[in-house]
Amino acid sequence: KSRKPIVIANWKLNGGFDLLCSSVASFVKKSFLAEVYICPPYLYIRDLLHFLQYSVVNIGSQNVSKYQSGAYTGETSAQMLAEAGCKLCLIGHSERRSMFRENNASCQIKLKRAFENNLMPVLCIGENLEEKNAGITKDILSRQINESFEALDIADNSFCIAYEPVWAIGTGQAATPETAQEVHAYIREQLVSLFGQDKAQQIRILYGGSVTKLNTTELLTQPDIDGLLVGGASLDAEHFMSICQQVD
Ligand code: G2H
Repeated sequence: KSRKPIVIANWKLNGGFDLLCSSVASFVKKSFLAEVYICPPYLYIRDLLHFLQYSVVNIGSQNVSKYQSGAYTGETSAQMLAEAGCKLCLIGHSERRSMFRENNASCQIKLKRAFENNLMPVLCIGENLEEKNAGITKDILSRQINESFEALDIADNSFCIAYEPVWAIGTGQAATPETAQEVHAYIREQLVSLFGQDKAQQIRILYGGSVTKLNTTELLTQPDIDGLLVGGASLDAEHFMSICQQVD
């Protein structure tokens, strides 16, 4: 594949100094063929950056505010994250959509904030079980993509899409590599119609949802699966390491 593989750990609201220390111990002085990112809770971003400064691991955030500054208690801006040293931010994770009322419109603003601050956004999309059973997966995905990017000038900005079927998240029921590939190919078609063939071929599409070291290789050998977004399995540093090492 011409696209560089990318593996992202999403710690969600988990982890603490123990995980931080074991991650540092595992990742320092290791190299990978994939780009590797860890997205810890905000509070650990600076610590991880400090301890992993001599490693190839980059740090990302799990979210970003749609606001730039002002009276928005509890928010963290894209500028602050970039200044702290984050290189990437997740946007529109299904847990943000279902529990914190995020939607395609708020994702669009967040994408804009990320671009303005040179943070590489990873837009998370995916259908839930009801939508899957109703056979409307493609409609949902195409709306998520089109409504998030409409009116955005993506010009020279780089970004990724993460396909995370909601029914696969944290359930141990990952999509099969074939199903994921079929959906990824559809996502790329959507990107072609929005941005043209050349740009669409450069955009990395990650799979997320119950990724473990046991399904990593099979998923990554699919032609349109360019990376993985790993939740539960990233909470064990050795497990996450073994996922990163399977990329070749
Ligand atoms: C999907 C994924 C990481 P898990 O949310 O974003 O979590 O690997 O635990 O399904």
